[in-house]
Amino acid sequence: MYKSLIFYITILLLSLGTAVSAIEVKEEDKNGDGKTDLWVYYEEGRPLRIESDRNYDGNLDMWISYKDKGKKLTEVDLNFDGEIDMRSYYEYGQRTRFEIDVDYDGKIDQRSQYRNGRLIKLERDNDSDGELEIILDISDRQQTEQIILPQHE
Ligand SMILES: [Ca+2]
Ligand SMILES: [Ca+2]
Ligand SMILES: [Ca+2]
Ligand SMILES: [Ca+2]
Repeated sequence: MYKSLIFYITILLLSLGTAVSAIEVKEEDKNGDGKTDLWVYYEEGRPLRIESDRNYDGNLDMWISYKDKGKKLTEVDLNFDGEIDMRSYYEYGQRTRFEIDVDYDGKIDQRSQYRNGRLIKLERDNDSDGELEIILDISDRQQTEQIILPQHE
């Protein structure tokens, strides 16, 4: 009840914004219980944001936002306690960063960073002291692959 009120206010606010940019929302009821569990927001026909209730408990647990330059952020509440435990960042369709809280204590336990789809930095809290230790870091290394690669005949 409360949640749907918030939802309608959101719609109202979005409708008020239509003069500036047309935002449309598409709702889906994936499990057929009569309650929406997937919302897709479009701006001028392009997806802007996706919100999802993956376990159908009435609370959102996945958010995907799309930004310029192919940037995308995925946030997931893996254990459905209302706190986000996993974040993936994308740029031009490639993942640039990934963070996960494996034990759901609110602190990230592993973070990986990518460049051109390759892992360049990996941090993990190996001793569970709440601080991430650097496992791998080649982020300052120049990419030499292009130079080494043989020329096409
Ligand atoms: Ca549903
Ligand atoms: Ca949920
Ligand atoms: Ca969580
Ligand atoms: Ca943790």
